Amino acid sequence: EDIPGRHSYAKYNNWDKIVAWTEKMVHKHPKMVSRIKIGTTIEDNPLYVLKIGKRDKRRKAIFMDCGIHAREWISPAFCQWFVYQVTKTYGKNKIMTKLLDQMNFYVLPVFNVDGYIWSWTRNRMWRKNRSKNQNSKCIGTDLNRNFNVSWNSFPNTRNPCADTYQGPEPESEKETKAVSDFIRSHLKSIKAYITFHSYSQMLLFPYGYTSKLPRKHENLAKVAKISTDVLATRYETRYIYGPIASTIYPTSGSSLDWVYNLGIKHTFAFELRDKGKFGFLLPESLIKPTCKETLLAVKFIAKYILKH
Ligand code: ING
Ligand code: ZN
Repeated sequence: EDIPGRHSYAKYNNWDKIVAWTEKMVHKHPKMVSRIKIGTTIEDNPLYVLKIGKRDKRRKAIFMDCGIHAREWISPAFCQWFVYQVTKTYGKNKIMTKLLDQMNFYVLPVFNVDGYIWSWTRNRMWRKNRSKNQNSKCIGTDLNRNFNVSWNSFPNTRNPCADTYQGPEPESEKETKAVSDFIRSHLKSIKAYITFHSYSQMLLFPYGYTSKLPRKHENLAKVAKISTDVLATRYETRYIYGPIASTIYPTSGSSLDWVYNLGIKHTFAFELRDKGKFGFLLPESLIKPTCKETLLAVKFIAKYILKH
């Protein structure tokens, strides 16, 4: 499995390898996996969502995205691991079989493709996408400040040179627009939304733009508590959980808040390992442990969605 130059779940894979991997997954599991091109980036790279599940029926679905921020490499690694585990254990693992028999997963393995490529080739610590900004030499918009929810309500997102630049208007970025359109057009089936970041070891839920708690706050907190407990069973990795604003920091224009206010009531953001020792530069030796423990938490959330 771990051959130099080849795709590996125990390594960080560049964009070309990830594209080839999406093709491989479709060819290996034609009845279970299909690839949907939901849009393109300004550098004309494709945005691919993998749909996992039986093709026929209209059913509940969970939408998951990874790599909205370029430098958070563990996040796309988790999405790849997730797809691999789901396809590998279907028909063998009881819970996975039940989940897949009854729901679909939409997995966007790399949300910010241009930024991811930039992080691989030019600047490892790049976060934003790669679009040009008017009247500024600085490049890029933070896609997680570009959603149409309480957009432009904090001053720290208005500077094009900031890492958290919100963009000229909500959904100005092709990536944000493509994901927003996809979610809007699948609103009937999508029951949960999970987005993966690093690092901090947190499980976050709405809101970021206000300290008000969402109506179903107790529910979200309950699911988050059990998820983090389940996650810790594997390697005793400790996560904290809570609303974005009070647990990490206030934010406007995030995908999580936008999806929640659209009416999808189960929405979570993972801040994966670690807590800062390696930060964004999480060593490859920690990819598998991080993915394994995270999968337990995601499976719990999926089971919960099936029941509710
Ligand atoms: N953290 C996230 C960020 O966008 C976050 C935290 C998650 C905010 C979900 C809002 C919603 O700043 C990192 N590390 O990117
Ligand atoms: Zn992030």
